[in-house]
Amino acid sequence: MDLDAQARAILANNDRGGYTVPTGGLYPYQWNWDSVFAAFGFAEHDIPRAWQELETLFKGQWPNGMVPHILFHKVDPSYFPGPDVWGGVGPVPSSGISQPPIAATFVRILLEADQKNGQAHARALFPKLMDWHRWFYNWRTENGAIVVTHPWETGRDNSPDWDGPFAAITPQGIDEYDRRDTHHVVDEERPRKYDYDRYLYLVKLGRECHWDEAKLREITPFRVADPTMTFTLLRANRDLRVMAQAFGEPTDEIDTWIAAQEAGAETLWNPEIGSYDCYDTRAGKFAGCISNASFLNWYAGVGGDRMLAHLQRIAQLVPYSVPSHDPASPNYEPKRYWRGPVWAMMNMLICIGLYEAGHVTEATRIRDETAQMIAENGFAEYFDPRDGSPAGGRSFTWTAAVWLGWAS
Ligand code: 2M8
Repeated sequence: MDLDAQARAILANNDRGGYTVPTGGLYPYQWNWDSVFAAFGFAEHDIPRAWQELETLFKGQWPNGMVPHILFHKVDPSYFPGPDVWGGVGPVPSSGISQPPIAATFVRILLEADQKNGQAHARALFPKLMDWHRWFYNWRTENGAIVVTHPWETGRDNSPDWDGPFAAITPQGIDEYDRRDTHHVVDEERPRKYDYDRYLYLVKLGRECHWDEAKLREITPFRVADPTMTFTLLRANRDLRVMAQAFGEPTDEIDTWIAAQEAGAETLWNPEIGSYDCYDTRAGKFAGCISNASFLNWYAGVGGDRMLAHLQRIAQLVPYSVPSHDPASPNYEPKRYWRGPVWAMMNMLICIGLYEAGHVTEATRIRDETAQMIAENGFAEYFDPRDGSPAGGRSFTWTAAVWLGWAS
């Protein structure tokens, strides 16, 4: 089977009827940004199925506008923590946090690709996207930047970005638990128990205040301003604005959000390391980390060429870019999940920005490296930047989707 056919087969096999799981076993539910990438992959050969993916995701939207990071459509014991641990309060059993808001950007891409029915689908999704983005603006904005209340919200679970805030947390009152991820993937490629204890402690805090954002803001020790969320939301708002204009909707509210987030992006610039960085609002300090999210500035349309030198420096250190953490850092671990490996879908987002900013040489190089990693090693969850070898889950939805829509 050729690679395109393999990629389509992965999407078909991970399809659970209206939504797609990231990969069977390891992640048996609907994840928010994974689903958006899945929709992008389906759009290559089945546009109605692409829209359906997004529409199923928005069925889980909470009354306050938040779109959860996991929807537990059918309980599956192969994953922990499940719906009982989260205690989400939306219309579909769910987690209590969100994920990078890339949906509006991909709704716009689908709209432009679907001359026939795109308008109807995008118009129906538009007010839901507005409600979600408003939730971020109301509850998760600090000086314009977007803050997270859990590392899982950024999608970059065990990044060294969280080492500082985690060191200040002593998890208390969490029951014994049985991780399932390490039944599917070797320990060395997953977060440590130290991290899981803190993940579960933060879930407990949220559950105990019934995911009331006002209460959570008062009590949580973890409130970190993050480039993934700030840059993806800023980009999403620009795309939402284009759709608002096309639909004859007012743009003033979106303009307010864009202006706030442009200012917020600036607050994530850490002059000490000359990079966009996470900022721990509780401790009042930067993480001091250059991650793959630091390079999403072009995707957000900010920062000029500020990040180019780091991108080129890192390309000299590893044959496959963009590693999720700077290989020059002592915290770099090339196989451990978000502490070093390369992620194909992050590369796509980075490259969308690079192309738009006119950095065609860099964008083409990163796309070629991504295509080579996939062609030689299959549709893995992530890849080792030293040799492109596969890591984490296999037959992975977003890697297949990125192949179909962008890398091939
Ligand atoms: C990973 O995160 C989940 C928790 O949300 C996990 O490890 O259990 C991350 O890579 C995240 O970005 C991704 O959306 C999810 C499913 O692929 O897996």
